[in-house]
Amino acid sequence: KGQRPRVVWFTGLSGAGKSTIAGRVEERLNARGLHSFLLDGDNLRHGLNRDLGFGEVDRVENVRRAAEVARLMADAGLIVLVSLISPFRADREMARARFAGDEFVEAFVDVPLAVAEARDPKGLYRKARSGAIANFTGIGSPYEPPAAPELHLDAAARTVDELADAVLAALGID
Ligand code: GGZ
Repeated sequence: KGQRPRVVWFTGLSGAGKSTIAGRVEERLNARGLHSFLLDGDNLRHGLNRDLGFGEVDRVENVRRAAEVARLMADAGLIVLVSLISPFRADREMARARFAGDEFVEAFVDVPLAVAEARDPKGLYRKARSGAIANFTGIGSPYEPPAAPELHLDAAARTVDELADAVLAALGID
């Protein structure tokens, strides 16, 4: 059942918890013997996407490449977990269009900007506020929340385990 190619596309602000939740989902899938791969924006930007910055054109290209890689990995039979801010609705729809209707799960990792900013695990919000990082999502660059995601994850109120459970349930895995 869960072995069918699927992509879970985690979108949300920096510091919302996308990669943490995706990592927990990956552990749960591994424990069940299901093969998955986590495509993380921050990691991709060290390799495949290291030529890209954070202006609008580069973010669009970043999301496009990730969607194409996710498509290839899904074709190879993996459950693909994508963790990218992917701030623009149109780009997430472009990613969705690469998959059959029931193959693509958009998971909105939702926290108020103030919560992400208070967490500030890498000190990036502080740098953005001081002007050291231009175009930081939520500060100098927009984030367009999904209108109708398959999964709306309340990452301010729920634990990582609860949210990972919700993702597995959406995949039909228990
Ligand atoms: C947003 C930035 C920026 C700017 C560096 N804006 O939370 P992180 O640190 O570890 O992950 C974020 C990552 C965002 O890369 P994505 O590829 O997911 O972004 S997008 O989908 O919008 O293309 C953040 C760090 O890079 N980072 N500068 N200006 N995030």
